[in-house]
Formats: sequence, C-alpha cells, structure tokens
Amino acid sequence: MTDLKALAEAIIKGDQAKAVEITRNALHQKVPPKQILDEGLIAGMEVVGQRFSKNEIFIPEVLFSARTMKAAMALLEPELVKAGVKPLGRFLIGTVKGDLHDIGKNLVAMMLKGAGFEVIDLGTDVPPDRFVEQAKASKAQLVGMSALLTTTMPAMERTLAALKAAGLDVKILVGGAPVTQAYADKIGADGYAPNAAEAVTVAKRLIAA
Ligand code: B1M
Repeated sequence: MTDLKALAEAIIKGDQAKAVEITRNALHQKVPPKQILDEGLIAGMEVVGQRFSKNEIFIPEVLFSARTMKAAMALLEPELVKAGVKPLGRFLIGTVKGDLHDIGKNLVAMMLKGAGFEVIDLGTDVPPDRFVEQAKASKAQLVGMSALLTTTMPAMERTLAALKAAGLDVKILVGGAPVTQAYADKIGADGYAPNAAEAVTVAKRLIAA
C-alpha cells in the first residue's frame, strides 16, 4: 500500500521526483484521488504553511514545495475531476493595475491550490474591468488582489468599487507588502493576509462565512 505520509514528506522537502513517483503509484494502486490529495499533498502543504508562518522555513523552501505540489497535482487533477471531487471554492487572483510584481501573488495562488481551492490567476497589471469580467465569467466566490507598490494600492480600492458596482456577490481578500489590515478595513475588503499561509486561513474563513 502506498505511504501517503511519505508523499506529504516529499512535499515538505520539495522532492519533486519522489512526490510524482508516489502519486503515480498511489493512482496505480487505486487509492482514491481525494485521499491522495488530503493525506499527501494538502497534509504536506499544511506543514509547509505552518513552518513558513513560524519563520522556520523561508520563501525558497516554500517555492520548492509549491512546485513539487504542482507536479503531483498535474497527475492528480484529471482523476479528481473524473471522481467529481469539488474544490473548496473558486478563487480569482491577480496583481492590480500598474503593478508587475507577481512572486508573492504566485506564492499565495500556489498555497491556495495546495489547500484545495480552484485558482484562476489573472496575472499582473490587471485592470478593474478585467477583474469584474472574469469574476462574472468564472462565478468565483473569492477575489484576491495583490499590490507591492504604494502607488498601486489605490487600484485595489477602485477594483473593489467596480466589483461592488457590478453587483457581484464575492468576498474580497487583499495583500502585498505595503498593504495592512487598517488599509483593508478602510477600503472595505472582507479580508487581509500578511502572507501566503495566512491567506489560506482567511480564504477558508471567508468561504465558510
Ligand atoms: Co520592485 N519594488 N519595483 N520589482 N521589488 C519593491 C516592492 C520595493 C519595496 C523595492 C524598494 O524600493 N525597496 C519598491 C516599492 C516601494 C513602494 O512602493 N513602497 C519597488 C519598486 C519601487 C519597483 C519599481 C517602481 C522600480 C522601478 O522601476 N523604478 C518597479 C515597478 C514595476 C511595476 O510593478 N510597475 C519594480 C520592479 C520590480 C521587478 C520587475 C524588478 C521585480 C518584480 C519581479 C516579479 O515580481 N516578477 C521587483 C522585485 C523583485 C521587488 C522586491 C525586491 C521583491 C518583491 C518580492 O517578490 N518579494 C521588492 C523589495 C522587497 O520586498 N524586498 C520590490 C517576495 C514576495 C514573496 O513577497 O510580494 O511581499 P511579497 O508577497 C508576500 C506578502 O506580501 C503576501 O504573501 C506573500 C508571501 O508571503 N501577499 C499576499 C502578497 N500578495 C498577497 C495577496 C493576498 C494575500 C497576501 O491576498 C490576495
């Protein structure tokens, strides 16, 4: 029988070859894909998130784990779809207009995927009307905005206003180095997270509310 603890361990260590091998074997042995996801990939990423929050590991390690998770997910995703496994929720994410920074946003997207969210990544320099159009088209329940420049933070407020004006029933999460809880409160965002691990916690809370 496949050892899913070893899969979680491979995710934590960022050992891509091992994670892919265990995932492939598990699928071959007819282990349910949801079990592989929960007890292997998500269990591993949870530990990564906790260690990152406690500053026990840093961005390079998180990126290794996230890439490992992505490689294993590529095998698992079609099987999850076949098995009709529903994601935790649909999360639309992008870096706001005028801003080209995407390392943190990508990290948040990867951690959300790791936690079981379906993530639609709009990339960088995303204008408010594209957020609105894509939120409508995807029927996302959550919209996440990232900004790394003090000069692009106001684009968050404009995007939020555009989403509200379009009458979309979405929860909005904001983050990025210059963004604070006070700023999130000021513009009326539903949530703020200082890092990728916290973004997962807040997204789970918002989807359950
Ligand atoms: Co730029 N840059 N940059 N830059 N850059 C900063 C942000 C800066 C602080 C550097 C500095 O001056 N000390 C400064 C901003 C000053 C300010 O406004 N306060 C700055 C500047 C000024 C600029 C330019 C204007 C420089 C110029 O051209 N004169 C220019 C702007 C371009 C543009 O966007 N229009 C620019 C360009 C660039 C590069 C293209 C060279 C490159 C970006 C490459 C890329 O992203 N693909 C770059 C980089 C790499 C940086 C620094 C060095 C690193 C940013 C980063 O990736 N951090 C940065 C200085 C620094 O931070 N030391 C800097 C790592 C990343 C994991 O952290 O993005 O904070 P972060 O994400 C965290 C959290 O913030 C949070 O979770 C993440 C993981 O824990 N988080 C979220 C992020 N998004 C979230 C969303 C959420 C929740 C949490 O919910 C949805």
